[in-house]
Amino acid sequence: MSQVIEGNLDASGFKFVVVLARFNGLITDRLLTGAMDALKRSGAKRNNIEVVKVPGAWELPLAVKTIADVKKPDAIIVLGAVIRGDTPHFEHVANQAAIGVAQAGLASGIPVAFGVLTTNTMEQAIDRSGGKSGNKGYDAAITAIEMADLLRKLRK
Ligand code: INI
Repeated sequence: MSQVIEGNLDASGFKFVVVLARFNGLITDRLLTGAMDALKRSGAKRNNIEVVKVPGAWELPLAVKTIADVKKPDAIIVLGAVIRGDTPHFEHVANQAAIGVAQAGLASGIPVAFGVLTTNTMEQAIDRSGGKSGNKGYDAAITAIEMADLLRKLRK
């Protein structure tokens, strides 16, 4: 019989930091609502949740790196919304956010859940932040809880 190790969804024993990009705040506020809902429903204590805000998705990687180094939470939930415009700026911001957050997370050993939307339209972003396609902030927080528990088990 093989042993299966996986994380549970009990958040009560963990500290979380949510890092939120304010750009497209109509969307990122909805992602934050979803993430907080998931954390609270899963038993996270109010005092164990911190929210850190940065101007835009470009700024997320450095914030994640610094939070991981200084605050050392059990998991970090990254929220942002990059919505395509008429210029290549979108590509730079979306790529930097994805690659930089992944690098910062891996280097730290702390689970980082990626709840940054990259969409072609505002409508698609609304759909994914509490509209007909769910709430990616909620999903990212659930992933963060599971990974925090998994990492604790693997390190025992
Ligand atoms: N930041 C976002 O979070 N989403 C976007 O869609 C976006 N666009 O498209 O410009 C965006 N730009 C700002 C960027 O993240 C930085 O804050 C800015 O470049 C200053 O460093």
